[in-house]
Amino acid sequence: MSDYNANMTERPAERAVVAAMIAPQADEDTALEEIRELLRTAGVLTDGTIVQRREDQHAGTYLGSGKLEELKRLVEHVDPDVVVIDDALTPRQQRTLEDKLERRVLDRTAVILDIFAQHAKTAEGKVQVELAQLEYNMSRMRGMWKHLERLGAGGGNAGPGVGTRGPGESQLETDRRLARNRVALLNRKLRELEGRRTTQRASRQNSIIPKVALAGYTNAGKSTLLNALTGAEVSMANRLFETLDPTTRAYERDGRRYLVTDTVGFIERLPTQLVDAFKSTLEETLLANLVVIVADGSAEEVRLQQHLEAVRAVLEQIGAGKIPTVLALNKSDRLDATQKEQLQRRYPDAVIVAARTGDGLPALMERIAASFASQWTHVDLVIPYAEAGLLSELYEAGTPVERADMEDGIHASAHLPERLLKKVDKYRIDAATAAAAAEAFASMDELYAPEAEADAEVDA
Ligand SMILES: Nc1nc2c(ncn2[C@@H]2O[C@H](COP(=O)(O)OP(=O)(O)O)[C@@H](O)[C@H]2O)c(=O)[nH]1
Ligand SMILES: [Mg+2]
Repeated sequence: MSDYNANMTERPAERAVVAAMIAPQADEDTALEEIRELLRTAGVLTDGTIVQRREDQHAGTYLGSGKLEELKRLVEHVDPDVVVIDDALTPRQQRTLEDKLERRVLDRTAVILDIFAQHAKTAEGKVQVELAQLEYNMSRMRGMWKHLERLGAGGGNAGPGVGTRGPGESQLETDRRLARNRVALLNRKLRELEGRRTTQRASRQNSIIPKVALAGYTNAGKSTLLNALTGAEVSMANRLFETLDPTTRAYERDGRRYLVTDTVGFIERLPTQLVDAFKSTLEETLLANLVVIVADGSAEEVRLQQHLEAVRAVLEQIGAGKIPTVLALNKSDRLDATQKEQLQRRYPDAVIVAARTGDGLPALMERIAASFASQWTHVDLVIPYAEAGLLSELYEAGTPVERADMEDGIHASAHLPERLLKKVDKYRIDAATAAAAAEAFASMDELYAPEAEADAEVDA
């Protein structure tokens, strides 16, 4: 498990037994890969798995009765905190399974909702996730109260039993009314928040420190890549940001600092009622100046292509389609030289990397730097000594500033984002003037060089 995933969850890891229904011909490991990864992201360890090879589920218990017996024995043996079914369960199936297994039972939708809840950062993302959670829970609430009412009726009483009565309306009605009110409130909030997207976009354009978002399918290696890119910098640069957001870390290269954010992973077979929640959770990408699309380069050709198309389509849908992208094809350590060449030929613009071994990371950083270099503008400046504070702002932005102190002020050249461009506009000089000044400075440098060396010796 990567450091980053371990940090994400402060609670001790829960243990799960996973049951899945897979196609008769499917490979068991591949079929279970995604749910394992989803659980890991949610902070849950998979401690046992069981598969049933059939096409249709049992209406009442999801698994057939023989498989269910097998699962029960596995659960008794492993003693997990939860049993996870890698599919959407009806509320009735979930309750029946909980009764039979005497264990909390989660379905795939609940696991995904938990991950979205951890990842939602923007106000809109949080509201969308809560809406999806409410919708999910309301269907289960209905089932639960019906269940209790049935129990009440079975006891021979005319009305509902103890704990199911409310003043004037049944508990079910009360709960439903409260939930409906909350849904209405959240929908109102959502409409209000729509205006915010523009604000987010503005803040992206104004951002001083380059922000890179890693986007791609679950299991592509985003978290591993985040660690590999920023791992060495944990001590310094990250301390500043760790309080802000556990999924954002920093690295420095050539004197410039980059912030890297891990985003919520794309999911195969995403339950349709979670699509909106997923998209708004992903809106954190909107805050980035560059999106690195991460994909498993060792995946089957068709699957890789589908993943890339899906990622690009969703980025487009959430309004991130204009943000520059770099494609990183990960897990190259699983490929031989010929396969790597073929992959590069199929995706000429991609950087082929292995987050696990560090292979190709310098090239990826290079590409990231180059992308920002083309977004930013080179300027030559003369800053009056009285305004020297401005220089520290340039350093803060992490841009490499060349600096020479001269009579008319501080001569500096830098690559700047738009926002800083406006700030320094009045100090800009044209390239020819700058070159002449630099020449003058160089000859001055020569003049004073012996003395400078002597100073250095004294200092040492
Ligand atoms: N062979 C190999 N495995 C990797 C590489 N990068 C990540 N993985 C593995 O792929 C799995 C998913 O990685 P993770 O970073 O959690 O993916 P995420 O879901 O995109 O964040 C983990 O088991 C990683 O150890 C790589 O470069 N090579
Ligand atoms: Mg991850």
